[in-house]
Amino acid sequence: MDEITEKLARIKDKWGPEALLGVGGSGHGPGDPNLWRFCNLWGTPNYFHQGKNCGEPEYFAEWAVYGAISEIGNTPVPGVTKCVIIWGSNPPVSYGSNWWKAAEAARTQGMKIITVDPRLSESAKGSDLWLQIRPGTDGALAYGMLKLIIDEGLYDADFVNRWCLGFEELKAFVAQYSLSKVEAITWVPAAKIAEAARLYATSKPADIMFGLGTAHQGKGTFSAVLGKAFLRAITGNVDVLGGNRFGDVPEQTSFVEQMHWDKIIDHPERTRDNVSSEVWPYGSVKALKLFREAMSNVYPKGLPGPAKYMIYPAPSSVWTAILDQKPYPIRAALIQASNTLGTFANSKRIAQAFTSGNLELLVVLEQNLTPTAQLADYVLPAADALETPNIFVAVGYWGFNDLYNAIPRALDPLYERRTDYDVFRDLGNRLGQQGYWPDSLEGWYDRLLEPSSVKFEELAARNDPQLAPPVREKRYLTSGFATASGKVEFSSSMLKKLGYDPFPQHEEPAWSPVSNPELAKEYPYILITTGRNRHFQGSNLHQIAKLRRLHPHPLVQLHPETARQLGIAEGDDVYIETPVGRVRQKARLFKGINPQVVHAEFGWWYPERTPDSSLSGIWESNINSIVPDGPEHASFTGDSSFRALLCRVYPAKESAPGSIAH
Ligand SMILES: Nc1nc2c(c(=O)[nH]1)N[C@H]1C(S)=C(S)[C@@H](COP(=O)(O)OP(=O)(O)OC[C@H]3O[C@@H](n4cnc5c(=O)[nH]c(N)nc54)[C@H](O)[C@@H]3O)O[C@H]1N2
Ligand SMILES: Nc1nc2c(c(=O)[nH]1)N[C@H]1C(S)=C(S)[C@@H](COP(=O)(O)OP(=O)(O)OC[C@H]3O[C@@H](n4cnc5c(=O)[nH]c(N)nc54)[C@H](O)[C@@H]3O)O[C@H]1N2
Ligand SMILES: [Mo]
Repeated sequence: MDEITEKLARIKDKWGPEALLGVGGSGHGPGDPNLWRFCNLWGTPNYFHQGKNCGEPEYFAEWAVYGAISEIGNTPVPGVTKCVIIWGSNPPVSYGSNWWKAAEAARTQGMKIITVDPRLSESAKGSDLWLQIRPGTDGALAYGMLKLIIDEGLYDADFVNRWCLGFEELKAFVAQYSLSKVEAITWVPAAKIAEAARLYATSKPADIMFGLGTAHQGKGTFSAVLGKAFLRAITGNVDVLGGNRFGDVPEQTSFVEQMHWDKIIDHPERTRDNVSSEVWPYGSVKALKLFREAMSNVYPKGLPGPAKYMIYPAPSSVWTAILDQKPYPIRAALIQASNTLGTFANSKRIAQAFTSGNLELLVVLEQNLTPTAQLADYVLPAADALETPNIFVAVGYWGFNDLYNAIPRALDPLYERRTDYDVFRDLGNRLGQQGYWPDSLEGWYDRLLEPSSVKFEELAARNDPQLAPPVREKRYLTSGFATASGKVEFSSSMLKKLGYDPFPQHEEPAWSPVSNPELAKEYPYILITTGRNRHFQGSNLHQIAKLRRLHPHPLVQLHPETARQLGIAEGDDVYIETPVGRVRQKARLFKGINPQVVHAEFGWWYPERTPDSSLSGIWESNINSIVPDGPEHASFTGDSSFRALLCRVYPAKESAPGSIAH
């Protein structure tokens, strides 16, 4: 810790606070929010966590149009929800069994399910209507549905008149998206589009789900996520129970204050915005400030959890800031709970950055010696969930809701392991952040819980150790929407202020058969990466032998006809290749996929070979090593395109890697 402290202090002196990069994981525990606190107090706007790959564009669209984010994973409410569009998501696999049980219960009471997915996913199989879309064209589909709903007068005119601005502009804009045009773009038959639009608009309340499928489309993303937001609003389904109810703002805790986002706005040592703010202003300190002002009607204490997204730089710019030291140098990185090489795009470039001489310090806090950890100067072994007292559940860590469970630690950390909190506390206390870091994590929880006047230990000792918010809806009736006008803004003032077109046309992803037919001659298949599987979480859990026996190899789904043409049989090893490189996975023949679409798993490495010179086989099957990055492939927020790419596929000669040693 002394060495790390000394190096960090030196780097700050010489290069400024912005030369530190923070990378966090996906809400595994209190480590995430404490990394943000550390970075905000330190003065660097160069941090992100997995939210950057995890649907950020969809949140931004919702913030821009109606100033709030729909409840994550909004479970259908039996007897209330009348229709759900599962759009770019697959809840039977991604959200655990309770979601689908609730959906089944709601169905017996008349709820209809529509799924928009290029694959006959588990969701699509269980749906009343399946729209098999061409990857990367969801924006055109949404606009076509909007046009039909407006033309046929199926929108909620009362809500639109009273609560929405810019309806006439929206109407004029979507007029270009006739069903025949949309059919040609999306490959979804016009009759099905019309059926879906009518069913959605006339069944109330109805919910359009958040989904990674619509957020991972590069250039296709902007229109897709805005189109979904427009549909929710025009039908009056925003902040309605059973529809798109908004997530709860943390009120039972001082979460908002404890994250110290205000500190990064006014930090005395910070002289620069993040490294991608010029290219992607949506995702900069400037944006955070604008949103804070515009939303103060609803969030007087400051922005809730999702505020962090406003600061996130684009990952591709961060790697450039290390490799080329432009627009300014990043010299040190603190990584917590992220196997960055497995889960971010173009991972060979990330490995180059992490091993570059420009990076003076790489610290990784991990529970496993991941390929990313193997590149570190210092690996700090992190305590696991049993060794860490806990207060939030899942998305609570990201400040998306106001539900808190208190769980005491079951045992003290074994061996040299320490909680992430203890590491940030010790760094913070050595680096001028005294007063912000109570001695124990429980002590920090006590601070968080001050608004509820309960101590952590007391809450954890209860039979039902949770603070659950009352179910609220339609909060706009008292406070208005959290936008500059207090209304739903179809023509978003925030987008305009940040230099974006509030009505973006459907744009083809950079590598699509339409935008790049030359490339498509060489790489004839559309590549989508993940649909999750039941056995792993991101690039984690592959080390657990029991799970690996259930799912020993990475699988790529191909249509049987495509496989036949390529001379590939079920279970064969195949190469998937893009202009960036190739990886090997095992063929899984699947009739439910369009013959032109290929679906690969992500997150693969071979922990049983740890550590070895191949970084535990991270380059063999890890699809992200062939996913491109950079401005051409990024969405309007600088996020990466993990779907809607181009590839070719062919049989691999050698046998597959990844036999399980244990
Ligand atoms: N078991 C398990 N559960 C998990 C996770 C895990 O790793 N394992 N990860 C968790 C995390 S971090 C997240 S963010 C959630 C994500 O959960 P989801 O939002 O459900 O995301 P995915 O399962 O990745 O993808 C959903 C669907 O998008 C489809 N899709 C691909 N391209 C397109 C497209 O262009 N348009 C449309 N409309 N659909 C497309 C895919 O075929 C897939 O069926 O799951 C969480 N749950
Ligand atoms: N191609 C492609 N790439 C994707 C996606 C996709 O759909 N397609 N999805 C993206 C999405 S939505 C997400 S959320 C990410 C998932 O990306 P990550 O969040 O990076 O995913 P995990 O694989 O869960 O890895 C987290 C790491 O944290 C470690 N860990 C777990 N708990 C703790 C803890 O308490 N403390 C510390 N210090 N370490 C801990 C684990 O050992 C593991 O190595 O992947 C993204 N990447
Ligand atoms: Mo995620």
